[in-house]
Amino acid sequence: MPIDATLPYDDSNIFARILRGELPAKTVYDDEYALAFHDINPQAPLHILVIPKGAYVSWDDFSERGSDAEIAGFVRAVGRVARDQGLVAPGYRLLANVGPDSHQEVPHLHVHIFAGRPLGPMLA
Ligand code: D5M
Repeated sequence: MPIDATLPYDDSNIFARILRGELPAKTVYDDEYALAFHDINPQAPLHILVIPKGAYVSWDDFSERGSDAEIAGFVRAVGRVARDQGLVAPGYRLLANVGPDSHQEVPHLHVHIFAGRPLGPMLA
């Protein structure tokens, strides 16, 4: 169900529960600012989600309220995950859904990394 990204952060969401260790995840990266894990319903041969450690609903929320250190740390982590996975030469796609029109379903910011095959032209 798409979410309203303007609502306040709800810490019962599934990614908050993963961050608290209440739900399992196939983690590939973990540092002070970010956690990365495999998507449970992969849409490409490699489909990883990178989430900030802080409580942010969406890219909009994070870019407005996140500290410079959190934003820098998170952006660096996304790049680091892709490099660690050997994705720079073959290439990869980043995507962050924001709000109902994008079909954002989980109300904690997540950046999708899609890779592992030619992904074709960007969908509108
Ligand atoms: O994408 C939300 C994504 O989150 C979607 O690709 C499934 C994924 N998901 C949902 N629950 C889990 C768990 N428990 N582990 C890993 N991945 C999960 P959106 O951009 O919000 O549409």
